Amino acid sequence: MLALYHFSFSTCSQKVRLVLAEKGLDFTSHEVDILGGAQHDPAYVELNPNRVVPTLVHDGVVLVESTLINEYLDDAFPENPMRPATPAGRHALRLWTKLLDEKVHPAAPVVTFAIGPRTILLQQPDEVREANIAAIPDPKARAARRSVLEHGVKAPEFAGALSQMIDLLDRMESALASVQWLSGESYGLADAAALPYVLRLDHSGMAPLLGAAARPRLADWYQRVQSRPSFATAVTQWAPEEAVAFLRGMGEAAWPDVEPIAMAAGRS
Ligand SMILES: N[C@@H](CCC(=O)N[C@@H](CS)C(=O)NCC(=O)O)C(=O)O
Repeated sequence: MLALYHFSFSTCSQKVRLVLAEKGLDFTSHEVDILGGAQHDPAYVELNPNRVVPTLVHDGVVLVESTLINEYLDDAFPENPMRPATPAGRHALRLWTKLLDEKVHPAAPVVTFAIGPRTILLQQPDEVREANIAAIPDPKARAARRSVLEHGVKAPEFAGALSQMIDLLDRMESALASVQWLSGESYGLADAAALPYVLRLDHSGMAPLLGAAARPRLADWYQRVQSRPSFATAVTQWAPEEAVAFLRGMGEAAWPDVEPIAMAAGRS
């Protein structure tokens, strides 16, 4: 009934898997190796012309765009609603998903690729790596990918991208002063949407940005979202320990270069 085309570490895939898990929905898994370029396979591009994961197929209906997929899931499987009931609550939810989709999501691969996957991709044959970069549809994302692969955290795009992700942490810290969950009274779509980006910073060896000393309310929220069964089902199960350890190790090694950039962003 539900088939998910996704990638283990992809933020947008995690986001949809979290909602599937919270709703107790099983799915047939089709992994798309986006580091190997499988998102550009013609058969996949037919499903998702944007050449990105995730794609969800529900009873033959093809759904793309993770935020819209999650809203669809909440409409199609209304038990355990994950959106606030009030117009103001729904507006607040959309503010989060708009911020995450428009500002934070484009920043995340710049930060990530500068640290971890860079090392893996630099080992690929030049023509394979170049063909996969050339196929990224958005020219800005394409240029940034080239730049971070060449320069790592010293790429000119890195500081702006990290600053965008730190801005998310600050907004969360501030919002969590008056609500327990980003979605309001209970865990919902805003929490599932934000979690993968916080997790990405954690996996990238930037734990000091997430600690109770820096942002106590965020640290508490991060503990609470990780203790939910959906985290084990949607995240841990798909993230091999060695791969997480590799990424974290690369991030910790880069931290002496990253910390001053975070400080200069004025918010660490
Ligand atoms: N707006 C899309 C973005 C999806 C997206 O960017 N997915 C990334 C992984 S998180 C991807 O597939 N990237 C492929 C690539 O980098 O070539 C959504 O929310 O579904």
